[in-house]
Amino acid sequence: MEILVVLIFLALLFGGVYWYAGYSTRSGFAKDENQNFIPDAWEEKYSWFFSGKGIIMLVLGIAIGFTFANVIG
Ligand SMILES: [Ca+2]
Repeated sequence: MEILVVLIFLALLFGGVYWYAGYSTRSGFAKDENQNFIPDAWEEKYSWFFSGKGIIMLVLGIAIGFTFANVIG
């Protein structure tokens, strides 16, 4: 059960970070000179986190699905 809570928390956290990256760059209060909707300050250190967005959320989704199935079953 705890692992499910942790996985859902991580999914919400990551989703929130991705959303915030898009929101802060679109609204113009984070610097985004290369116009890829990732704040340039984050891009240097965390480019892997954004380039891996699809696979990270996919893995989290699958992990939540499996854990949820086990909790219910
Ligand atoms: Ca950028």
